[in-house]
Amino acid sequence: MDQNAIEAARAAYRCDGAAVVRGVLDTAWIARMRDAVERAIAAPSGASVEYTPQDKEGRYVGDFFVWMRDPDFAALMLESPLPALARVIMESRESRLFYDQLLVKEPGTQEHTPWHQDLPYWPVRGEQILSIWVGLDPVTVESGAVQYARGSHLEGKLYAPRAFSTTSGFGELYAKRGFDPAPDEAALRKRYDILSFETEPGDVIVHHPLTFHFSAGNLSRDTRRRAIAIRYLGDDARWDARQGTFMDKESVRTILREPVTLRDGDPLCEPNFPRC
Ligand SMILES: O=C(O)CCC(=O)C(=O)O
Repeated sequence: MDQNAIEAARAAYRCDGAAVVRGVLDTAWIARMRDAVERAIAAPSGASVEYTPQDKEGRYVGDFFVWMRDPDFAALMLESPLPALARVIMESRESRLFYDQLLVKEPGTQEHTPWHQDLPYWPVRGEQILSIWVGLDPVTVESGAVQYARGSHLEGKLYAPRAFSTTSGFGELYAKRGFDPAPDEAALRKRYDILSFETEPGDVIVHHPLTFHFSAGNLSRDTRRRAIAIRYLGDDARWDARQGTFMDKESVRTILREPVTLRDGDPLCEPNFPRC
């Protein structure tokens, strides 16, 4: 990886809340992960979600903690250039894998990923928390590139999460939180510049857990949009035992390696969240 490019991405991440880093993964990683994604889609976990209704065109499918079931996912998260990149961007001495999320939008998919921040969904707090979004296909705005409200992380406030679909059962869970409702799309577009990055396989996007982001459907006719979002934790990340995070969902807890025994304020030192 080009150190100047990483340095530039770190600076852009600090002020914009999202940045692209080009050419991080080589073609061998991409080929390996494309195969792994097919396996993951063919054998979904109990926590996987079909966001596209059955009678509609396309398919938006998601899954979580795939690394626990698939050694190639685990290798990408723990042994590829990604954890070192995460440490530099987070400015952290160590890094821990929080979880991975599969986000595949097939051609013709209409479903959006709604505007949201990530942190309100998660039972963690801290400054050194990072997502790396890895696209395995060429990604354009037409095929569902993620869009980011530039600098929105700087407000430092957690807003109520939005469910990605009405049928996932997450909506009722998040309503318990009592956070202010998130600004709507028009308000975000008025207040912030919108950033998006067209990427080639091998490029990755880093984003802050408080940056508002969204993606439209995949309106291309023939280009898939297979993506894996990987969440890393740095030195200051701590377990947050507040109610209404995705960890309250039984379908998520049952796919973990072992029951979570962490208490509020603990570092996430347990096998569910391995050190990289
Ligand atoms: O891939 C997408 O459409 C959304 C990605 C996302 O929300 C995330 O990585 O946090």
